[in-house]
Amino acid sequence: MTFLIVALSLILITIIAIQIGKVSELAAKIRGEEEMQEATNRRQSAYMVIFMVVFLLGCIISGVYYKNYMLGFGPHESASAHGGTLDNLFKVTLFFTGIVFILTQVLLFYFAYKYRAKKGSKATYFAHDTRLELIWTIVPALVMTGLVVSGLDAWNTVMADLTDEEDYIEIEATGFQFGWNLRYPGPDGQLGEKNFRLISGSNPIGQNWQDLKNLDDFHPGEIVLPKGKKVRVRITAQDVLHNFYLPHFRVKMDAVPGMPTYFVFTPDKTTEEYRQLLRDYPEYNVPADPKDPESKLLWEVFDFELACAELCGRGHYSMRRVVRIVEPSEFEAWQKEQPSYYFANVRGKADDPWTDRVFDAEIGARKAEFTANLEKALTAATPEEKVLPLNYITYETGSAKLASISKYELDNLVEALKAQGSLQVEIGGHTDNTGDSASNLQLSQQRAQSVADYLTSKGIAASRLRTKGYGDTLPIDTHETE
Ligand SMILES: [Cu+2]
Repeated sequence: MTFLIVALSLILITIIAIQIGKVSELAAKIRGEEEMQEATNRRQSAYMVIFMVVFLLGCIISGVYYKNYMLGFGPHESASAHGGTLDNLFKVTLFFTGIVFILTQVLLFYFAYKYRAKKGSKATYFAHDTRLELIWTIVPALVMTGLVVSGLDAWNTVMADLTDEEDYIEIEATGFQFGWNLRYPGPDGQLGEKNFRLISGSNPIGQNWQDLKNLDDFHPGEIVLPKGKKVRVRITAQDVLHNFYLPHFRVKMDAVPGMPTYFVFTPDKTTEEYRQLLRDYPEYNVPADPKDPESKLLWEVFDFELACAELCGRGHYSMRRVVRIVEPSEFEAWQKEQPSYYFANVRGKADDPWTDRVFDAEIGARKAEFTANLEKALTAATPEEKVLPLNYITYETGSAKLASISKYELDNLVEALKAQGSLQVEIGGHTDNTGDSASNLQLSQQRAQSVADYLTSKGIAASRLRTKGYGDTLPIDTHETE
């Protein structure tokens, strides 16, 4: 049915078109073909001029309307040291190409109007004009050279890598579908090695834990950077192409799997300073939540952002991260608070290669824990509560030989016993509950004795120490009872 209607309509339209054609043919014959042709030309060329005006006005109005986005004016001002250079390139390029664009468009349409076919008019013939050709070759060549050279200069400045002598922070962003894995160096200021073969559930970017530089690296949920310091971002991707885009800082770099890229920039406005800048614009003085007139104003909740600028799949839009620029002192405080990924997620687990080692940070923390437990045991009211757990004493498997890392905890104990000159203690040994109870009991006794031997070797009088094996009855770490 639909097909029939469409077919009939087409036939009808064809008939109408033919009829109109016939009518105009007759009219032309009546009025004279030439006159009609001239009227058509006049009309068409007038349309050309109207089109030009509308088209150019449209270009200029949209250019003015979007100038802030395109050229970084007003609330889109750059927030990085090199941003102004790039914005200026856009401005200068648009200035020259804009002049040429308007000039050529005006001439194109004006000539179409002026030189329309007229009765008796005849085209001028000239083979060439050397002077004209020289002008339209040399002038654009000079302008283009200027633009390209200044562009190259800006490119080389912006893309220059850092030398080792420079003071900078290096961070890393790994794009994946759909998010960013951010990595910061810890107090050592250096990112550790990584290898994609090491990627696992507990090691999202494949950090090599054998490399000590990795142990203090942390993975924050947002980018926080100090104002005024150079930042080098290592950019990479795990699956498809992504793009590391910080619009306010004029930073944009592809994140390519297997091909590390980087970008160096210096933020020169803090988030707070940028908010104050936005405060001057009426469009930022509206409630952030349009449905809630009581909500904070747009400038108050403004944040810089990291976006992915490569259409990388269905969840592409969700690759947004907040970027916070703060004063250097605030950055340092923030950096100190960030937990190392290794110590928070890997330490003591199956893939920790450092079980036979105690790190400096841990020595301090364990000592603090020991001191707190000692205080509790010394001030406890009942004998049952006067128990000081020694959490970090380990033995070689199935043996009473102290593992070398036990020495830190034991030295804490030596120090405590020396400070409490008259204190008598019972050292309780324990085992886990694998194996038979009789041999576990024996082992626990030997383990307690190992501790006592260590203490006497450090100058604690044997008369102050008593040892007891608890076997596997309380399968917890070694106990020391007052
Ligand atoms: Cu992406």
